[in-house]
Amino acid sequence: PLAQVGVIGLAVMGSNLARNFASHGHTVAVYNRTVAKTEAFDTEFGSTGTFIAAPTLEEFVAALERPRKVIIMVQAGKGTDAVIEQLRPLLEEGDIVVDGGNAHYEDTRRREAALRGVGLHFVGAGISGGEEGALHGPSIMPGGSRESYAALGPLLEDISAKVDGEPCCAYMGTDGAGHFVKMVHNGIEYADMQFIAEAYDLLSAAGLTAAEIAEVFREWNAGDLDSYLIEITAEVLDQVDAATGRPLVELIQDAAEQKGTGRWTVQIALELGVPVNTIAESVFARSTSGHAGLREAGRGALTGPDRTITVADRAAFVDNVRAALWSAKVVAYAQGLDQISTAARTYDWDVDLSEVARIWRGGCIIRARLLHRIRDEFAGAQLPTLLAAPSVAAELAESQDAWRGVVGVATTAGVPVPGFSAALAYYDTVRAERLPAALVQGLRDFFGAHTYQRTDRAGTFHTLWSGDRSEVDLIDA
Ligand code: NBP
Repeated sequence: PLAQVGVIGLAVMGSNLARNFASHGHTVAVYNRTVAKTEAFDTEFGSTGTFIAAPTLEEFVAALERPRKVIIMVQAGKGTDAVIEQLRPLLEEGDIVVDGGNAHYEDTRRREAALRGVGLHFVGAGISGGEEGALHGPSIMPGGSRESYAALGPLLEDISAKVDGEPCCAYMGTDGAGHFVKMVHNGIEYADMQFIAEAYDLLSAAGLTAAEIAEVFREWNAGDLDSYLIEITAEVLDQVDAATGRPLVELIQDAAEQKGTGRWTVQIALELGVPVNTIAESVFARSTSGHAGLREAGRGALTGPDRTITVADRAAFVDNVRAALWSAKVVAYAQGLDQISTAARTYDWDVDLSEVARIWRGGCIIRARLLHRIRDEFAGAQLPTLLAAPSVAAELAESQDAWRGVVGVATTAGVPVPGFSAALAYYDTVRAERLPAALVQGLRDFFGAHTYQRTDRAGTFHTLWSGDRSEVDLIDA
């Protein structure tokens, strides 16, 4: 019998996806460039499902039923291009090539256009959830032609995570839409983690031990903040180093690394002109943490408060930090979704934000209770921003005193909270009646004759700053 689906690339992600398909009763063809890995896969997992272990790409392609569905899970970039090049002459019109790796959406757009030109469907599918997700049910964000989703969608939905019986997989839009949504997912993940780290830092500064903070996170996980990242924060904080008996977190080097999807999110946000300051601050916080020389110089040269937060009522402080964390998180999700809808307008993708929130509820790293609410808020409503959803605005109104208080206390104590304060600055900026951007425009007109618009009448104006300082309307002139 032929295979319903094939997986190319048998490193951890590809192996686990192939096993996931097999455990759902599908026959899976597998292929890896290094044949020894295919053989090792067959030896280890061959008996756990129906696999066709193909030593060559030709045999792999011949093992697939038509239209062929090929999922590429190799190293993003050159690896993906190399596999596509080798596959292309072996496939036939209507076959579907899926890239499940962490591709840049511009690469996906390029590959989709090239394969469409030769009658093949190319699907860029964002897959989140790491190794465990790939094996037991990831969140899957496929982009490509609608026609290909009709054939491929049921297979992907089958192996995806399920929440309330619904698959965490949905059609995201044409060409790069799926990989774009996955990229923003990762950007939001950066912000989520930065906020969690700031909450930990503040509670530490207030005198709580790692074990006590773990307990706080466990309590938070029973409420509004319920999410995978909050849940695993408690576990990481609880981990005790066997050799020293100290909390492991206190022994881990404080330099955060990154693989690049957060940086992409910010780079593209700059190009699209979408303010995602919480995500940007999270990327910068990681890079600042890794600047050993800068930090050494700063420690040597700069003075300030000693990071001690004295709290009279510990429970009240803990609850204020919770409110700050929740509020900042809502802002980060609002910014990420804003970036997706801006990209959708730019690239003509038909992205449904309610569906995005729905498929992020399970399987992926940012799965959270909040996403149920975001799904509901966007269902059937054209919101210009998540923050404008009545229930969200009302809750932010309630939590903001605590949020402002926490940012104030942190600032006074010298505890950096770039994420919490960026979120608050965004909140206050977008709700402002009037912004000092007016003065910026005046300055730009002064030194560069860049012109300005007026609030009281139409036109494009310039003041003759170096002349008699009269104003001219350039449209009239
Ligand atoms: P890796 O990213 O480590 O890639 C290893 C695989 O790529 C091996 O199968 C290797 O074959 C193959 N490969 C390479 Br490298 N160059 C190739 C080429 N020129 N032609 C054919 N095959 C080539 O694997 P991974 O960690 O399983 O990740 C796969 C994809 O999934 C990546 O895009 C990754 O970003 C993405 N992803 C990973 C995670 C995660 O948690 N790891 C999560 C979500 C997404 P070989 O055996 O012959 O060297």
